[in-house]
Amino acid sequence: MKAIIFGVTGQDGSYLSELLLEKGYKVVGVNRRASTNNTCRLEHLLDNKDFSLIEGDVTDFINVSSIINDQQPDEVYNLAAQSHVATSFNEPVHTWRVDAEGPLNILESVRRYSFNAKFYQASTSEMFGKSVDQDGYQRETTQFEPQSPYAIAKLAAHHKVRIYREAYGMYACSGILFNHESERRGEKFVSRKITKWVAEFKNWLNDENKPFDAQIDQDNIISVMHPDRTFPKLRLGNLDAARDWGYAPDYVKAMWVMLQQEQAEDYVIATGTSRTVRDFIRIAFDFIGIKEWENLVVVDPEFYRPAEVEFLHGDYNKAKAEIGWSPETSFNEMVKRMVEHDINNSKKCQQNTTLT
Ligand code: NAP
Ligand code: F7E
Repeated sequence: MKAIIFGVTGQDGSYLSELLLEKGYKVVGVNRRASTNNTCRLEHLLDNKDFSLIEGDVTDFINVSSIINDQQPDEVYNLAAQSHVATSFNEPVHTWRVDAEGPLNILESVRRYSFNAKFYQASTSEMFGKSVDQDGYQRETTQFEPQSPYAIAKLAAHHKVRIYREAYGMYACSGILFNHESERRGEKFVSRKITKWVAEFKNWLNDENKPFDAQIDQDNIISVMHPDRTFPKLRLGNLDAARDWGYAPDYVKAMWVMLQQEQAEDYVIATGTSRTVRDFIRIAFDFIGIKEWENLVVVDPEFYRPAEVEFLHGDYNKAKAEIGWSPETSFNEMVKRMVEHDINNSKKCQQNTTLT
């Protein structure tokens, strides 16, 4: 079997590559040309004879269609996206091109040049936006009410997948995935921003060897032993937003399973538990033995969004019943792995080290 992964250099692309290689696939990853190395999540796969990278960009139809035509894949996974919701407010046109036109370029290429290939689209819980069913869950039948340029572009792609399935009979489906995080999560997402900060703070405290002797200023934590040494506080936006957070390696399994069915269908992939950003912070600090974290965090309006999705809570019962998928890793275990990883690897594979 041969699979093409668009968005292979991202968090999910790296885990999905590992999963497919384990299953004996030949994996062709499409990555964008970059002026610096953007394959740090894939370093361990680059010598695998069944793994190859080709340069490409989903916004270029000629490029995408040549790739599909040349490779004649069995399965195509589109994970490529401008995936940062806050960025989509500043870059709405770019986000539209990548997140809405990109999937269309791939779908149309598959239809023309590799009709029997199965297609997976990375849809998102952001498409639900403000909409919640009366029982407090979002599921496949919940109305969509997108709240960002990102969510609107993803919703357009979601409907295109349905149209290609219904109009042309293609095997095309969307996974409506709720937030999923990991040690490889991009550093601008709130989970990783928190775990990186907590880890770096822990390492700083260890260097100081005087954990709770710090003086806490408005913006900085100051070492009492060495007053010239300061550590900036963790600056975040909306701490009350609630998300249904799962673990990325569990979620890529769902992508694969969705393409192994008789018939293509869309599925919600979630944990069924919703927690606030505040909960995430508390648990991350707990792992380094700090209970009183409030003074270490600054709520900074710079990180508020023009429109917010306040509450996400997924019902994954359809996936459980029909394709046998359930989450495996608990929230606490996931946060623990992320914090531990960041404590031990703070200098490795940094994609974007500024805490923005
Ligand atoms: P990610 O880490 O941001 O990865 C996105 C990938 O898309 C990267 O490989 C990126 O390449 C690539 N990409 C961006 N623009 C491209 C273009 N024009 N042409 C080709 N590739 C391009 O995202 P992720 O967390 O792995 O998520 C994977 C997919 O699932 C995304 O579509 C995301 O929107 C969706 N999703 C994610 C979550 C979540 O919680 N993680 C939830 C629901 C849906 P570079 O490395 O060069 O930037
Ligand atoms: O924000 C709040 C923020 O950027 C989560 C993407 O993978 O999941 C992700 O989108 C919440 C929001 O993820 C900061 O306002 C507070 O309410 O980690 P995030 P997201 O927007 O939920 C969905 C399912 C996707 O599809 C997306 O691709 O945290 N928040 N303070 C903050 N968020 C960030 N980034 N930075 C803060 O300082």
